[in-house]
Amino acid sequence: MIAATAVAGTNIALVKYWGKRDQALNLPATGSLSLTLDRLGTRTHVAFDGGDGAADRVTLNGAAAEAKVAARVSAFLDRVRARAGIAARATVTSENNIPTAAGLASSASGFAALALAAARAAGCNLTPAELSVLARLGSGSAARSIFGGFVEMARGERADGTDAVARPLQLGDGGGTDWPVRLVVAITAAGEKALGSTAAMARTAETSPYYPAWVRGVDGDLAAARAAIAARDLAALGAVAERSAMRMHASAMAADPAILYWNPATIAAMTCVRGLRAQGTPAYFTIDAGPHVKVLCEAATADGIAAALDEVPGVLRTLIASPGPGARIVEAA
Ligand code: 2P0
Repeated sequence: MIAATAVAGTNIALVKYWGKRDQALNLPATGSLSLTLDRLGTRTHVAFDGGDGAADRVTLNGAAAEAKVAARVSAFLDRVRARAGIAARATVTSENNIPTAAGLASSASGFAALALAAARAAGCNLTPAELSVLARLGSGSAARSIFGGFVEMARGERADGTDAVARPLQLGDGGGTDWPVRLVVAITAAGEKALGSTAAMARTAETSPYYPAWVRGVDGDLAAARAAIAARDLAALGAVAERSAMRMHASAMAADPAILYWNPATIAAMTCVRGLRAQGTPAYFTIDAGPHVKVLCEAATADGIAAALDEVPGVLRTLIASPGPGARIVEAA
């Protein structure tokens, strides 16, 4: 029996991924740029031990995975088996240490950890770039969690997706220790989001008149974000992050039927961040496919920003996340 355990941190996009050029291969319509987080992520053990005989056995957070999730994991493992030339079913045990309903994507860290653990357990020796391509087949945002710190995901041009791959931006796998930024997460609702991002981005692409404009704007945002990171310019990076999030949400709101992820506390938290900034605290928000608000800031101001957000009506709680390393093997047999 061959087995491996991998861990991966989740990531938050500062230039968003919203729409695909190929659904089956999860090829993004645009590039994206993100920050991988420390501690908040997934630990996954994969053993090609025969599973339960007929099928893979998939356990998530201590319970058997629901059928839809198990099918998605098995389809992913089929790609790894095909590549390794093995047929054995697997046992997959995965745990998220992302607080329940924290509004931090678990598919990003989940498929990054699964890609690395499964490839190692199957005996495939893949480069980080190949692992990123593999993780992307599980979930688009997972391609970015293979790497630590600031990461850029390429749209790619090829139909087979071999160039739709992420790469680390200068802070590399050290997790950004030489630029101590933080993300303060303001949690504004309990429970699962109403509409998953895969379906929401497909609906936006198909029905939103603003979707072509969204796509046209991303290359400019990527260039601005890259330059801001190279210059360690938080104000410039924050400005890009806010406009990318607002434009992504605007394109989704204009879909038919409309997609609205925000609640009153989302807007109140955004207003709080703008207020802090007006008073001289560098703080910039981003919002994913849910109602929570994530605030990019300097390490020294994170506690104060979290305290201010804790006072906002409807904010249930806050947490402070740091940049973290890329996916890594923690155990192999
Ligand atoms: C992002 N999101 O760039 C964007 C912004 C949510 C909002 O990537 O269909 O779970 O598995 O490729 O990666 C969430 O989408 O979608 C996401 P699939 P995924 O982080």
